Amino acid sequence: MSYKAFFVKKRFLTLSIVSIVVMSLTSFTTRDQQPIPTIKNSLNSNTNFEKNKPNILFIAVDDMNDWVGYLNGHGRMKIHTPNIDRLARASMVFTNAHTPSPACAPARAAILTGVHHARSGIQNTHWGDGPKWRKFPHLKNVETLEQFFKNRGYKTLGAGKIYHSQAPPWTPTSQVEPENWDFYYPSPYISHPYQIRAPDEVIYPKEVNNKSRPGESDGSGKSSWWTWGPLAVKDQKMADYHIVDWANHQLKLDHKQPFFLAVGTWKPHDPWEVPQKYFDLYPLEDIVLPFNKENDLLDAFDHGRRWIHKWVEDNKQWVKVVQSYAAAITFTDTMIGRLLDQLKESKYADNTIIVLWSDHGMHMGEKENIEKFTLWERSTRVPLIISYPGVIQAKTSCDQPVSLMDIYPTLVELSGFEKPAHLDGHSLLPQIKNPNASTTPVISSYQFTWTEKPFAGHAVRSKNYRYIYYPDIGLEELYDHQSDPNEWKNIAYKKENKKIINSHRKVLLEILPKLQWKLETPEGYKIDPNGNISFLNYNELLEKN
Ligand SMILES: [Ca+2]
Repeated sequence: MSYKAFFVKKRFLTLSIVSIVVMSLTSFTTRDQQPIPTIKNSLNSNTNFEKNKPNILFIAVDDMNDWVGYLNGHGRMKIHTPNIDRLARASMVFTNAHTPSPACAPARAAILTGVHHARSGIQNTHWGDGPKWRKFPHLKNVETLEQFFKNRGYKTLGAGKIYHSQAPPWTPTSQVEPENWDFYYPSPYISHPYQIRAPDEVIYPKEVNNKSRPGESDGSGKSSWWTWGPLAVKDQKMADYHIVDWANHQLKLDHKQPFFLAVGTWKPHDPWEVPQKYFDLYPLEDIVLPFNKENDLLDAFDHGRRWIHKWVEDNKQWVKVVQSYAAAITFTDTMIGRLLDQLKESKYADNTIIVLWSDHGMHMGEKENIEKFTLWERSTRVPLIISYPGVIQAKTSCDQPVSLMDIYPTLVELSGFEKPAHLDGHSLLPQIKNPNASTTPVISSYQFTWTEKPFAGHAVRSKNYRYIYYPDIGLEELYDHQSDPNEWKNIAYKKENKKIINSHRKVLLEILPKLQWKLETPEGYKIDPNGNISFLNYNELLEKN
């Protein structure tokens, strides 16, 4: 087919699809039965069709958990996110959204390629020590999200952390494909030249044992990443400030094509170092620590990270970690606010879909863990917000479990295109039409590498339950979120839950058809007649790590 013939066919096809979307959007009603406005002008002009496509502002936030104001994930302490909260009010928020993976690299590769890493094997890349995602056979020829829009006439603009960074130390080489972007800031090969750090006396105080500090590897007593504390600089010195500056500049330009503008913030990922004024919002005496139930892991998986939390406790840093993470969240919120302000001022305000997401959640001491890398709610639950003025009803909330894998198909359908066949996610248009429409349970997978032989785990989050399976040790976990939102009591081995277990196993089999379950008690555990599971030698384990 010639290019011209392809173009004509493509336009016809997309027009038909937009008609279907618009018709369906026109007919739905919200919970209070207010009709939803249609996509404006989309069908008015054949000659101007591509111009009437919505722009997309794709905001990727790094490591921001559900502590944001509108989700209130740390309910006993106020976290200041006024800008994300105002976007939430103008949007549909997904309060039960989860990442496909509790680590940056596999999550981002899965979200952007549309292929779940449980299928593609991408979990190896989690700290950049594996191959680039494109080298996995399932991903070799796959059309990524930004490629999808570029191939259909969009201008693709990227900045900051979208894939898992553009250069060492996080990845051996750039995870960004330069050819997919019309422009990438600061470069597809440079993460950011100006990631400012606090002085040593702030981040390596004498009163802590820096020699045993997590992340310290060369005997210097310094960690390249695991630090926190205030910076005596203005916002303008921060990498994320520059990223938003560049994005805001793009929003001031006169674009001839619709744009896909991806803006990825580096914070609130550690180092939790942001300007002093954000720390001032969270005085140490006002910090409320999250719940960490004693012996919480007795009936669960040993994530191998308790030594990290122990270091934080032994060195009296827990309150400071929570303070610094909260400060980093509010700093990020301020940067996002600048972006939202500029969009509002621009001529693109009414014809731009905004999607804001964070790549995974964050433990702040719960289950004896700081950071992510687990398959529990703390690691998988994330903010997910979608706005589209005139199409998505403001102030709506969907409480069904949804995945960040759903972003790709949702953006494709909201823009009036046909979904590519390779996508593992599901379009959220049914939920946009009716927030109570049920969804498919969400799968989060991760490869744990702290043992000699790395092994995988898979979690299923349904409306009321979290089920986790670690095939290599045969361990299962089940938590009832209606009675146990903190996931403190593993009820997987209770006879009365057999049906629930089976229905969640089936969800995993859809993406991992070869998965098998062993009949014997998981190695290293015992199960009593009432179906209570526990470690055989928990005290020894406590001493080990
Ligand atoms: Ca991350």
